[in-house]
Amino acid sequence: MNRFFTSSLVAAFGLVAVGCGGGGDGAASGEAPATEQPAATEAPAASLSVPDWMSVDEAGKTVTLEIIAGKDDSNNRWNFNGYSRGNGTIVVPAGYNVVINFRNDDPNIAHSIGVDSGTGNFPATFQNPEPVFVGAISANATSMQEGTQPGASESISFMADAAGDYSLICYIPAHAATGMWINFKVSADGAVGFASS
Ligand SMILES: [Cu+2]
Repeated sequence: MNRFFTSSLVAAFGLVAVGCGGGGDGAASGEAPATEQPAATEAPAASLSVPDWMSVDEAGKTVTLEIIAGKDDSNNRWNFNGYSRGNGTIVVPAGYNVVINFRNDDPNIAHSIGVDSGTGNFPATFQNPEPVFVGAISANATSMQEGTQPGASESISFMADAAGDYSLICYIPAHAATGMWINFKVSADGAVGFASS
């Protein structure tokens, strides 16, 4: 939501600036931010690659992701494959089945995973989180006691049937709010891969 909100603000400001400068001379400076913004949002797509924890079966229209919570000690181990705070973006094509083989390597605490409609600024707690796609959430995802425990694994699968910008987040209290989330984009144009930022 941050980026989208920001671009909306920039666009609105640009319009206002152009409007205020209606006398004629000042219009050029007001237009510059509005034209730069689309290039910034398209940048990750240009650098997509397929990491070793991602496999793409085009014939079977399936993307399989090996996602490890607490892969390294970044963000206090509250990370997915070492990424947190939206500094990574997974892209899968709309209409593909997605399999997430999830494992918790954090020795200290439970984690979970699910596809959430939010894109940053997550609340501290979730009551009954509704994943964007049916099946796109791990078991007991909000529970420290019953979520995916240290050393445990589980797999989820779902049909990514609607293009859009979503997030992969951990629903354990305070985890997403303190950065345990990455971007999850379902592309309408068949783009697939991963980009870090
Ligand atoms: Cu977590």
